[in-house]
Amino acid sequence: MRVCVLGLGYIGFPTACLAAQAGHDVIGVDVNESIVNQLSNRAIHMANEDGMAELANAVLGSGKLRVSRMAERADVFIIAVPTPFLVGDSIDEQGNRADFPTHSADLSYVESASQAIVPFVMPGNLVVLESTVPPNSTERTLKGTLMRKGIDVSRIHFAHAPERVLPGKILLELITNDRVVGGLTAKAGELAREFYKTFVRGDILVTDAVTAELVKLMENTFRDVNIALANEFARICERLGVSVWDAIKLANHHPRVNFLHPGPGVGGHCIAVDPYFVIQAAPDLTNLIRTAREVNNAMPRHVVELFLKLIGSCSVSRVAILGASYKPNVTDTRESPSFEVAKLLESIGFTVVIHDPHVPRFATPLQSLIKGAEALLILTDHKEYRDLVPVDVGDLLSQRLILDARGCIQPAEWTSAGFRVAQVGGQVSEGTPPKYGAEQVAVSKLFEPQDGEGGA
Ligand code: SAJ
Repeated sequence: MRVCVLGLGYIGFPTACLAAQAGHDVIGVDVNESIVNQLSNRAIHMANEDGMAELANAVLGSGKLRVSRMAERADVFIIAVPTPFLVGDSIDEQGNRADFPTHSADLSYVESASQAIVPFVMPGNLVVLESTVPPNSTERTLKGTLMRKGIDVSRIHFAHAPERVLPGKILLELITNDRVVGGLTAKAGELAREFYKTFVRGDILVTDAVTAELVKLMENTFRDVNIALANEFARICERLGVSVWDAIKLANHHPRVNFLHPGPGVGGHCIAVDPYFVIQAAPDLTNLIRTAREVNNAMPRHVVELFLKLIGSCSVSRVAILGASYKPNVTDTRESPSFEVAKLLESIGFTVVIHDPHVPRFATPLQSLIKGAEALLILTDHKEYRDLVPVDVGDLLSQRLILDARGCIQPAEWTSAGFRVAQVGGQVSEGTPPKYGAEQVAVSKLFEPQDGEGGA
């Protein structure tokens, strides 16, 4: 088949490569000229994903995958473009600004990708939306855009096939995970199954489009709510003087309990976003989901409060954050709670430096970066940080203060090396918090995700 993939990001590009490897003639389309140029010159983005560079080079080399800024005629169109969210003020019935801002899905990329295929789409084609979207978007946004452009949609087959792969294991999971596909009609669902069967080894589970849309949102909401539960218990444990890390380990011995882990907040472009699409679909029915978002969003501030407790009356000006990516072993920094913590610390008046071995602009040698710093905050559980040796680190710092937001370190080892330790969900060696003025300083632009740190 001829396949046209719109959006060469962290899902579209590997999907295009796998379809090409399966023998289809694939055209990969992206509006971003630099991605198209890079790929034309075989500069493969996402090379940190296992097997990606080899596969991409093979299919680009064989001509089975070509890249372009323009769509072309095809049998199957796949739309895999971003769906960010827009934040606005929400106004209650009395006209007051409510506490929780509205977060609505920005479907403009889905709309423009749908418009881009208007000149090429033909009766009998299958058009699949892979982007994560609020319920009914396949019908209203994808099919709706084509209809509004005058296309006879009655003979075009529309489906939603949400991606559910884990950054860091994208290729493997695209092949081996079970895949949910939902057709706007039964025929569209069957055609989608036939197509995905050509490169997916997991089961292809066919349903209708709205169910498929909701399943994807439910999965990420499930995770968000469970992380919020772990974060809430972390704070309860801090009050009770119990280690949440020990408690979770013990609770998880129960055959039907599986707690997730607390941390400095939820990052990435999936779990911190998708629950808002559910809230948007049913604002009056989503108290639990909303509260979970609030609990997780409050964690960076909580980390800073714990840090202030930890340093007590010590004079601290330079602090080092260890970890910029939103989770271990990825270069992706989108929605990373590390930046939120960095900004809060800067706004209080600390000088903040960041280290991350996986994010090139923060990958300076750890030793030189932390030399002379007064305190460390571990915010991403990279293996490199689990392996830190307390005495070696202590010799570099000018004061022995460490906060661990990920349960990465054994507090006893660090206290016996002379450290004062705070752990999210654990004990804090308390001092008297210093008085900081409310003065706000301009926060550094450095603490924003930059190009190339978006997974793709
Ligand atoms: N996190 C915790 N505690 C935990 C687990 C995660 O604080 O116990 C934090 C992580 O540190 C990170 C965030 O949550 O900041 C999200 O990380 P993640 O590994 O849970 O998920 P993502 O965003 O990398 O990928 C998720 C996956 N969804 C599920 O596991 C249900 C993936 O399968 C989806 O394809 C992906 O979202 C997506 O694209 O939607």
